[in-house]
Amino acid sequence: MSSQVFRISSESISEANARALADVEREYAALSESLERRGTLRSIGHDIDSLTDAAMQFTVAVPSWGVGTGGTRFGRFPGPGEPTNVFEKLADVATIHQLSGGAPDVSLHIPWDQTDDPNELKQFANNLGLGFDAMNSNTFQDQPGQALSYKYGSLCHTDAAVRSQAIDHNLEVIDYGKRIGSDALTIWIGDGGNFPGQIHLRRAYDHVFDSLSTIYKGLPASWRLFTEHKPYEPAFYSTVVQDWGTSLLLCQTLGPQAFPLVDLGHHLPNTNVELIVARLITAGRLGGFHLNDSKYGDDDLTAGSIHPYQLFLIFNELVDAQLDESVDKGTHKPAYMIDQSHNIKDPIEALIATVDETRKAYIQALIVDRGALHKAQECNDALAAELILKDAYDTDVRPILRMARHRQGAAIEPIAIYRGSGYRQAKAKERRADVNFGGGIV
Ligand SMILES: [Mn+2]
Repeated sequence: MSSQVFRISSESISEANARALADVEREYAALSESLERRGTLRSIGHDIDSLTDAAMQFTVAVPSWGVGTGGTRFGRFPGPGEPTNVFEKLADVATIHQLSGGAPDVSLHIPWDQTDDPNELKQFANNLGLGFDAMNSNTFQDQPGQALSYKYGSLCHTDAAVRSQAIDHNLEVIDYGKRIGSDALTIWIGDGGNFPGQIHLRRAYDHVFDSLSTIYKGLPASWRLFTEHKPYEPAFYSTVVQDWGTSLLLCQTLGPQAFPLVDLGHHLPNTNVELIVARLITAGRLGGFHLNDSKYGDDDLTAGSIHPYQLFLIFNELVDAQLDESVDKGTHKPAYMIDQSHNIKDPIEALIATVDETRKAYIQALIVDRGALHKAQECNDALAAELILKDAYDTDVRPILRMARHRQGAAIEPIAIYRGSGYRQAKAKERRADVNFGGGIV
């Protein structure tokens, strides 16, 4: 690593914030007055500062693979200054957190991010003010020097030796995660069939369950295991963990430390994702999220870029559960991770935007008048119920988000600061250009 590592100075952020603050305070006061006049703050038992506090406390984990340009099956168009190793990826995540105030954790991917010395990596992250969220294993592609291929599956493979290799990999990921302070393992497998008849549908599930059982036994008591479903890709006829039903079945059979993870893009178009979230809450098994957005079958677009109302409705379910005393908070503690890596935007800008969109949906969900909504639902007044949701969703809560960032010492206008800082240009000079960056599509 270069000894001259460029960082955006905190002075430049505070100076820009100072210039913007008068406007932010004016719009914040206007929003407070508007919410007061509409009775919103009274109905939800908050003042505007408590909403700002909630925004400040809401954070998401950034995936290490998200700071590099992802791509499609057809190509990747890397930009200048992309990170070339895990240390540079952490530096980019630290910048995202510095500007957004909402991304203090990193989700690593093994083997892409594996280093010889996990303690060094942990120390490096801690020095940047970062921690580690869930670990991600990889048995959906072959690695150099790997003994057996995953071409025909990993945890579900017909050959016990391949399954064993995939199990061992996951146990090694747990071991690495323990040493850097992670407390969860996310497993997404690409296993499935591309043609009817290729795999035995029930036997493939049984193999996956047996493999996961062995991995589950290797989990530390404080860890959670997240299973991620996906209806297709890379398998185009059937995937073994195709939807939340299979994911829930796996977790309920595995044990109390296993939870389905909802990747927002891992659903067929028009799927009611907020309903899935509600069902998993009822089952006491909502593990958390991979945040992104999707129009067709993709899963790498910026959260809220396609379906912002869906994102709001998901958070509406989450806030409702949080306020519901009948929901067991011992199991209801969803993990929020981003999983996006696209071709077009600067990844740092796209990730900052997802942090912002996610906080926005959360704050809008917090200002839903739940008492009035409950009454409307009990009276079967569909129009009133919808208007109550829309009243929250149509509220421009960005002054709260800006004030939250200001109070955190992050940037009131993070994208503008980032673009003006010359960060990417500086990184293009610092970092090697011959990058073979592990791309992520999970
Ligand atoms: Mn995912």
